[in-house]
Amino acid sequence: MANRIDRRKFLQLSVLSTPLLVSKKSIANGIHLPNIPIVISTWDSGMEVNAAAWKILSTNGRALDAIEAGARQIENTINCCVGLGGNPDRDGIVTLDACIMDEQSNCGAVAGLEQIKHPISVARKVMENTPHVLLVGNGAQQFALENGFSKEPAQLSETAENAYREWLKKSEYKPQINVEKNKGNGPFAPNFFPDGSPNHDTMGLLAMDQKGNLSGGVTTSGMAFKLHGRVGDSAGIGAGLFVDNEVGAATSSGVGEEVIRICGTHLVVEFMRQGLSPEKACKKAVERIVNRDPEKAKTLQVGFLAMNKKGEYGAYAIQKGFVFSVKTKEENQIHESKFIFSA
Ligand code: SD4
Repeated sequence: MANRIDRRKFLQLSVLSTPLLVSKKSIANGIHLPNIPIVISTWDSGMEVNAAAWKILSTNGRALDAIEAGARQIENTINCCVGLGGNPDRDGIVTLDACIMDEQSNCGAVAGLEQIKHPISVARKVMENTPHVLLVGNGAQQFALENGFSKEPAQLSETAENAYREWLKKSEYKPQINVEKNKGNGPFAPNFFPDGSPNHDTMGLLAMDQKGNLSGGVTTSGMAFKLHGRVGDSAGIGAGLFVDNEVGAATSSGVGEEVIRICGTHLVVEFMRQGLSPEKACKKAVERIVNRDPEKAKTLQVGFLAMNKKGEYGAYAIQKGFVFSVKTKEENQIHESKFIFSA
């Protein structure tokens, strides 16, 4: 709890409305690149995730290893939105989605994975040890068990347990935007604990290593109380994660169906390819969702987070409340994303 309160204070002290660019130069492959190595991740819980990734990046490690280490950090914690402590589906079962992508466009993903603690590592094994990209459900679990992972029961966090019990009273699937849970917002992966301290949502993280190589990963229990078998954007390459080592990388959090519909992170990277800054690229992707159905967009949240090859980063969300964490040699802080609507 103290940790959460400290983070909230930290958030208040350090939130910046616009990402900062750091001018100090690093050298990668003989080219001067500002701001690397760097890791950025969704939500305030990204601070701990970044710290785990930084141990690898700061010792000249590979971005892909940093991504896996960062995602495993949060999968190790009991919380309501990622890993075996995550929000269950409609039937009370925790099913996990994850994906990972490296600088050579190698990628791997798992969806609807049950009782395996580290979906990000299973996704990496899919990428490295199979000719496939995505394994789902029982097949993903079977693959995990054959590759040295062991089965463990889901262990709902107290928040997830309480939210599920509450939800069962009406059993209506109505995703809510991620604003304060104690202001009457319902079961959708709340961004705040009932005491008001910030929690996080799906973890998406992007890193660039000292060599200037990019990688990314996403891990989540997905939308709370989804239909059993539903898969969101977080397992989808081009939806919840996309990396193009020539251009940049992007990840997303929020209502996965809206992200999938526009191939959200692929779109963000393509906008960066056209020369837009990461923040502007995220904004244009958000606008694509909003313009499709502005009334509906008022009721849901999607946030995009992106980084380009210069180590510049930015985010944009439909709603107020999306935050992201940044770690470089010179900064270690939480930023508030810009947004279209403030609910
Ligand atoms: C999903 N995008 O399953 C995930 C959920 C999420 O913030 O990010 N919540 O659709």
